[in-house]
Amino acid sequence: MGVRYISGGESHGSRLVCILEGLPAGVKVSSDFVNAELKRRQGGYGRGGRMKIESDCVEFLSGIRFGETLGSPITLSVENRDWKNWQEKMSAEGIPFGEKVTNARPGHADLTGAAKFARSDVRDILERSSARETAMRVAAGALCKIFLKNCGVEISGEVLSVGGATGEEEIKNRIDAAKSLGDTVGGIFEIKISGVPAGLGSHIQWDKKLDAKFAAAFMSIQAIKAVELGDGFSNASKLGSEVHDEIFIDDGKIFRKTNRAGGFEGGMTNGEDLIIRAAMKPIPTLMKPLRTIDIATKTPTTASKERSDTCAIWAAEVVGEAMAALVTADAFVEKFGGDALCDTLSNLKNYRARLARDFGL
Ligand code: EPS
Repeated sequence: MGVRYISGGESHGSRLVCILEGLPAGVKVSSDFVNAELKRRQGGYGRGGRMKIESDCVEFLSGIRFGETLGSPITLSVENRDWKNWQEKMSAEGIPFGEKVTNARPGHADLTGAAKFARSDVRDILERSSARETAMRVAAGALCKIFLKNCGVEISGEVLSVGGATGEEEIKNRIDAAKSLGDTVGGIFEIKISGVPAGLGSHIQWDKKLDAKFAAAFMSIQAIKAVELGDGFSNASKLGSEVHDEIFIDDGKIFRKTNRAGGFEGGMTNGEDLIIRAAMKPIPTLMKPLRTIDIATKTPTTASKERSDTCAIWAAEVVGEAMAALVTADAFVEKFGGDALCDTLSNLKNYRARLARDFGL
């Protein structure tokens, strides 16, 4: 692996941290950009009360000196402002404080997590399965985005639909209606990655296929239940001749008129924009709780009513951009090297020049 990311932190613990390893030395980074990305993740229509408490702000703890990466592991931290309300309940030491959560929410990690990890308090599971963790993905992804900008890569995204609605008014109405019913809604977002050369990833082994890495990364985002590359799903009901992007050449330059493959062929990038869509299920924390069981008494009950979001699709879209940045940065470092940015960039330049010279790509 070229670029690695690992995080720690509970939703109502004191802070979230992560280590991002593998970015080359010499990337000029700023906390302003990271904080702007963190702010984007906190926004969107349908967010709950927690986002009024938090104001996510990054602290660089290692791997960066005088505004430049050192090539060493970058440690990032984001404080949980809500911690002040949870210090006793989430204390690392001392005796248990507060009531246990014993009713497991359907659709959440609660029941299986408690069983698997032998916990009698579902909070021991929900604190880590919470999407609060995605703040660190966005912080780390922001640094990857800065690195990729140096390589000529841009990542953007948009929300395509919410609860089946598409227009702005319709979307707002759908969220308002769900909220008034104590319910939640999911949605679909799309990420576009531009400026990626052909030939990242590989057709040789399953674990080298870059489309598979993107699918895994997006599927790992909390509440994401389906991932589509290009027109993956609709292509399945068409003829081959209607699906595959024909190849043309003009003045020695190869191009395509369509991008139904979403920029992936044979597990490799083909030089077109990478298009990835992800479907988010409605968040499982409902104010109108579903039927479940109490893990302590083994009797029927209703799910716990935790404060939560009605819809977090805009946050998920920003997290999608971050995951796209992590996977793309990893692929760049693997192919072009990741010690010093100047070497990465000159390797990239040589490669691009060869593709253009010998293949018109
Ligand atoms: C979440 C529940 C809510 C969300 C949270 C994810 O938090 P709380 O229980 O504190 O109200 O706001 O998302 C975040 C904190 C975040 O930063 O995105 C859950 O149960 O997954």
